[in-house]
Amino acid sequence: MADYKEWLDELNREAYHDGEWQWQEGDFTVTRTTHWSPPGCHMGCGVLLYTKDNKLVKVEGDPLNAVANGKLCMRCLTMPEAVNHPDRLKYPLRRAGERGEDKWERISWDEAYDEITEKVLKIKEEHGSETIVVVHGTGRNIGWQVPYFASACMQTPNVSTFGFTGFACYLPRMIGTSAKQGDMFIVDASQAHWDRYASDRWQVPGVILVWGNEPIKSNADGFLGHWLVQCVQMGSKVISVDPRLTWWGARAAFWLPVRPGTDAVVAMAMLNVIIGEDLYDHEFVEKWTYGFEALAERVADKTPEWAEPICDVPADRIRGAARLIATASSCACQWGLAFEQQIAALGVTESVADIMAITGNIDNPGGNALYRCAFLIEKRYGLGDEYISKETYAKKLIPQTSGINESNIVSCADTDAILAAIETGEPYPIQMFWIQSSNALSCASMDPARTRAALMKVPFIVVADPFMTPTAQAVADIVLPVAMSCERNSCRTWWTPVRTMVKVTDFYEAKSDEQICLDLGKRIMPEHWPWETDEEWANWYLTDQLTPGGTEYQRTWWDTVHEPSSPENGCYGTSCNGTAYWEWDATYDKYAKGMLRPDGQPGFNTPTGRVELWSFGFDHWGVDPLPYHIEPPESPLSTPNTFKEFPIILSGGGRSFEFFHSEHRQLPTMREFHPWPLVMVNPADCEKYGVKDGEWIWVENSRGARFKQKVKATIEVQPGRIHAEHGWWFPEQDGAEPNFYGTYDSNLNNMTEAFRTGQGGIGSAIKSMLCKIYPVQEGDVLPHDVIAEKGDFAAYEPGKPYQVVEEPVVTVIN
Ligand SMILES: Nc1nc2c(c(=O)[nH]1)N[C@H]1C(S)=C(S)[C@@H](COP(=O)(O)OP(=O)(O)OC[C@H]3O[C@@H](n4cnc5c(=O)[nH]c(N)nc54)[C@H](O)[C@@H]3O)O[C@H]1N2
Ligand SMILES: Nc1nc2c(c(=O)[nH]1)N[C@H]1C(S)=C(S)[C@@H](COP(=O)(O)OP(=O)(O)OC[C@H]3O[C@@H](n4cnc5c(=O)[nH]c(N)nc54)[C@H](O)[C@@H]3O)O[C@H]1N2
Ligand SMILES: [Mo]
Repeated sequence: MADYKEWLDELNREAYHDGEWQWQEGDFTVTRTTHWSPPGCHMGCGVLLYTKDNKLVKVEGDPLNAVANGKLCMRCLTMPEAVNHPDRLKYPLRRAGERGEDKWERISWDEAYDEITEKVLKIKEEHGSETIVVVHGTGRNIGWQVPYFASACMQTPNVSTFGFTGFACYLPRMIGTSAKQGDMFIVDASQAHWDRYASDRWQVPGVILVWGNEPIKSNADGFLGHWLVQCVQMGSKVISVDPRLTWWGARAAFWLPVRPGTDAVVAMAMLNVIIGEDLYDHEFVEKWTYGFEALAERVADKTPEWAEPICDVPADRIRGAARLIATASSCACQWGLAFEQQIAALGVTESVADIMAITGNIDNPGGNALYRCAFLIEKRYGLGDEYISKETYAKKLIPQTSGINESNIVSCADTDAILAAIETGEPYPIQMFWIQSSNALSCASMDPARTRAALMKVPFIVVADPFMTPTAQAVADIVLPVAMSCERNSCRTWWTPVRTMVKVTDFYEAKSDEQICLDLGKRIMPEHWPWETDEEWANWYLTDQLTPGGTEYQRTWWDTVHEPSSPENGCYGTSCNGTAYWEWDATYDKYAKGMLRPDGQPGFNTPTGRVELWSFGFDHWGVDPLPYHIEPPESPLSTPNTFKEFPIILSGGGRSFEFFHSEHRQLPTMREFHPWPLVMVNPADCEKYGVKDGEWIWVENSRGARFKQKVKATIEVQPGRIHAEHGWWFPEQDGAEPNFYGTYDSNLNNMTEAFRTGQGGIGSAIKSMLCKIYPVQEGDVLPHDVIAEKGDFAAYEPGKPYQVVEEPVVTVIN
């Protein structure tokens, strides 16, 4: 750690142009800024953009950047391929033939805006603004812009990641921890200290518990995976809870290859060990938690021996891992998407959060820090809800079964409620979709055929994307060309401090998301859009929305881009232009210091002021207030007969270096490294089922749905389990109906389902299904042909889930 301090002191800042935001290197102009999207990711690494003649030529990591310290992944390094790609959308397009015919005419921005404005005003007048659905994807650089646009321009509460059943990404972990602990915890890899690993207040995590997450490949939710690699280099031990043997599992003190979708069982058994062997933090439990007795009672019979036959993890490994967590100097929990892509989403979230709490690993050095967003950011920041009338807001489409939406903690509408509204016309028919950063047919939709059929009933659809996608091709009436990251003036926040992006090039007529929202906002609802430029809008977001009333360190967009940061304006360490970086939430034990509650009293921001092991929030939502497990809808235990014919457990969606969801499939370098979708199969299963490495196989379920991918024979997966990739389409193939760039043919989401969620309408069995596998034969009927002919693989009633093939015999275990 001392080395890092020395490194900082000795850094040749001049050689790296410290304090300069732009300079000349030979023929190139070099700009120091941040990348976010498009093409997308969750991070926001510091980049040096090399440009010449209005063209991006090269991207390098910025060694002075405090977030990534100059590291970049292959997607940033090959950015010029994306930015200068000949297939990028260059002009606004209007559909010239029928939907799906791949016939388009070039139109001007004015024509596009006029048509959209006219339609929006008419729909608002005749049907109400709630009949407009605004769709965005994951946390790319659209996270504040699109929701604000939905409220302040479209005036609809129906904003959604359409197709993505059960809010099955991040949200369950967020609301689960907010309910139980008042705040969300994030691994403390010293990212909040200006002197990073050199900080003498920080400790290297004793153990890093990597659970259902692949940090090096995904860098998910604003957390750079490499921060953990650095911790491991400094001595952190690793526990990996993952059905696959990942980089982490291969270096782990304990690898727990859990049966997909049974994590809550592992967690309950760990709680049993930690409480039963008296390894918990008595002081923390007594002073700062509520409901310990009830928790102890719930897990009293959940021994590792009880767990083993359910989760397929040897009892002694569960016991060993639990002891290590409880006795380590600290335990940092790096959890991931597998938490919510199972039906027991909230059950597993609460049990793992409880493990961290009773072992005293909340807001401790090298444990799990409670971070809020940068500045004084409000929870509903910049969403513009105030522009939607109460009557309209009350029409937000939410699941009928869930108390969670009534509490309004979830700002999004529910995707299944939207699908039902389209399919049934109840409670009202949907008139328009505005899709900005989503490619539902290839990725976010849990039933692409059904999604497409539904969208065909929606009279008017606009898609704004840098590329023509299967979704745009299939259903859009107007497609707007979106500018890439180096072509936009913007800013980002997450739970990390503000970083800014500055425009250095442009591409034909593509416009930034900010500019598109602003232009249309000014036409449709000018009173809510007082800004003239994207810079002004970003400035308003930074100064008015994030720091109402201002703070000591408030900086404008202009300042953050152009002025060197320094200790005087609150930025230290390796910080530099583009990154407003300083100590934020770097204090530990904030709960003991009265820093978490609005009333300034010590305690957590929960009704009891304590970490609620028995959760009032969960109880209020109609969710079990104590740890529980739900078996996947189809599994060896819940549907034993189906298991006989479909004897393989199918998980999937694990991230790869080359692709961000359905993006990057056009890029030659990515396709050179990763030409085809890969399904991991254990070599013993290759033998057993007569399939070969490198061969295309079908993966099929009890509903008759199937998709094909190429076999990667590997011991990364256990016998009896396979792992397939998500997000695939083939831009090189025919885009017209019925092929739609082959997106149905290799789509894992032919198997996933709408309308089937866990408690509270949360969680979906995306990573835990049953299937069989067999080789693809010449002449086999392709999924896109089945869908073109029959509509879908199986019949369904409008607004209803598919009928189950076998009633589950095991459901909730608590
Ligand atoms: N390169 C790249 N990065 C991305 C993305 C991308 O598409 N590409 N997507 C972004 C998004 S939106 C998200 S949400 C994050 C997600 O990123 P992560 O949270 O890392 O999630 P995944 O990569 O889906 O899966 C993580 C691990 O869960 C394991 N797993 C599967 N099923 C189970 C299970 O039932 N239990 C347990 N314990 N583990 C299981 C998988 O084997 C995998 O190793 O990544 C973000 N970052
Ligand atoms: N089977 C399975 N399915 C999954 C997952 C899984 O693990 N398994 N993961 C799920 C998860 S966690 C998520 S979050 C969803 C993600 O789903 P989405 O976030 O909807 O991802 P994409 O389908 O890639 O759609 C993104 C589109 O936005 C465009 N785009 C990129 N950046 C920008 C930008 O800044 N502005 C605009 N206007 N457009 C942009 C891209 O070109 C692309 O066409 O997918 C889910 N789907
Ligand atoms: Mo996600």
